[in-house]
Amino acid sequence: METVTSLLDAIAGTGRDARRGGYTRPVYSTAELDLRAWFADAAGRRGLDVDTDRNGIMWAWWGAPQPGALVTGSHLDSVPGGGAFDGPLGVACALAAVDELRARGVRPRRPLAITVFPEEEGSRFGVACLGSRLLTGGIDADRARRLRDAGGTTFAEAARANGLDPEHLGADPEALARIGDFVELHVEQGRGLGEDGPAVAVGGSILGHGRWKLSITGEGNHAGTTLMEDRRDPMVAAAQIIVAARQVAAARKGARATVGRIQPVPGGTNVIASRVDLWVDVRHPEDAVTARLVETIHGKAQKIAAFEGCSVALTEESWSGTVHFDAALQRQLENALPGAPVLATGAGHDAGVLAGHVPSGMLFVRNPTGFSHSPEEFVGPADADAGAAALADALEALL
Ligand code: HGY
Ligand code: MN
Ligand code: MN
Ligand code: MN
Repeated sequence: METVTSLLDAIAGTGRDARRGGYTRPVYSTAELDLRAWFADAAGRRGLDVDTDRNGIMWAWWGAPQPGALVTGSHLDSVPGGGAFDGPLGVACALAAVDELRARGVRPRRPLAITVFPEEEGSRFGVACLGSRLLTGGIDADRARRLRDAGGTTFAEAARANGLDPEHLGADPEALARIGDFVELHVEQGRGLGEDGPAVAVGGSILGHGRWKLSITGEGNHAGTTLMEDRRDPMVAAAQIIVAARQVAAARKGARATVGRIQPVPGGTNVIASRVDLWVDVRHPEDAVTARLVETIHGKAQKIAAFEGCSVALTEESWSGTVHFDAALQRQLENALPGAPVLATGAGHDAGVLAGHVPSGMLFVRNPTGFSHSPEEFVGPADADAGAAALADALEALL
């Protein structure tokens, strides 16, 4: 039987990012398409029937597709310079869990499917969990079609280039009805699972999280001929806004605010920018607090921009409230994994989007580095196999 590490070794060279380190596998890039092909091949070799639905979600079936199936899966796209496990670990463990269930002679009483959701990271088209939001009607299909990547390609164009009909993107109640229970296994993106003790935890909740775009408009001009007193420089406003966002979050227990992406326009070394776009990712366990944090950051941004002779516009790009997983399913997972701790996660997941529609749960596998969205992310071979065995235990209890 293949170990999880050997499954992952097969894709270890795909989408490596020499400049950033780690992996860069945006949705529908060659790298992510290669990983989709890897999944389809590995699932096919296990006799699973693989198809892709109208939202680009891949489904690999053990048993005929029908409502109320047991579904497990994750994603294969990554953030820029991401780790090797965020997403692929859940898919590889699902494949290994099917092997394990077969080795145990388990005869499922209902179909089991493994899913791969597109654009979970939202790193190409800007909306996290785009695939599961489309499936559940969590995003307006027209808005999804119009989303653009940095190169100006719309999601509709990318979907069409990959064999989908953009007009058919959107809520898919028939596909959603096929999910009776959903369990996602994921690398832990923190250090809740210490060095020793259980390698696998049960998910308890997902921290509410969203991303807002701030567009700061000033006056583009020449770096050499424009006196300092004559400038309306949005980059100077942006720098102060980033610090202000940090201060607002640091002042509130449990809050997180991150600006990981900033785009000056036109972006020349000897050019005073005319506009600067930046994205702030804000998270807090209480949704009302997150809303207030964003308001405060926006208010400070307006004051800073005005002081710098600029203006600022705020756009919400995506938002998911804090999710507490289905209590009955969580209990079943805990019973299947005696002694496994229950962990809250600060990271978003497709399971969090699905949790609003079908009983969903998560399992987390120890990452001794605690790093994620980073090349440092790591899962040891023994823990990876422990994850697959735990997933098999959970699925067996639910099948
Ligand atoms: O951003 C997140 O929390 C997730 O990894 N997409
Ligand atoms: Mn992930
Ligand atoms: Mn991630
Ligand atoms: Mn995620």
